[in-house]
Amino acid sequence: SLTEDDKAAVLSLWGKISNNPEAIGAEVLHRLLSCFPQTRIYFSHFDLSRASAHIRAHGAKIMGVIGEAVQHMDNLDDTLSWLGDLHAYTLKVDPGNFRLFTLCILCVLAAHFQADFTPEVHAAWEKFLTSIAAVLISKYR
Ligand code: ZNH
Repeated sequence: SLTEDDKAAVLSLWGKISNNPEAIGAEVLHRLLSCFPQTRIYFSHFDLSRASAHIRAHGAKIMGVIGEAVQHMDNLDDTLSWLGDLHAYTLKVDPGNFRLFTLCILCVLAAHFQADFTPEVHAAWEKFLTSIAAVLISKYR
């Protein structure tokens, strides 16, 4: 689980992400759909071109939830329970996709925040995003 140092590292980079979460979110989603085309099946009703209105709106929603998770790092289970239900029961997203999503966020953060994305920050975000994915996946059982 996240140490106090991890939480501080997550929070410090979130301070920068939160200046423009929509742009980051759109890029993450665009990378997911480009690098892992199998994820496109869930978004057949979207305009999948880069920075389309759909991609930007959905990227913003996802980053909004990640921002909430940053505020509730000690209680991700309760904070994200509703989202786990949505993905498992309604959207039926294959759980392997959450790992791909984590890889894409890490990549976008590294590209945007080179100097701030130290190995410590990288490790903390890896743990944080994996914890989020664990809650989303827990509903599949
Ligand atoms: Zn998801 C939706 C988040 C992953 C797919 N998502 C969603 C939303 C949110 C989210 C917030 C919205 C909700 C409402 O409605 O409100 N996701 C999320 C997160 C993550 C995710 C945080 C991670 C971590 N997803 C994911 C993946 C996939 C998905 C991986 C696949 C591939 N989602 C999805 C879909 C949807 C969602 C399909 C719906 C969309 C529309 O709009 O239609």
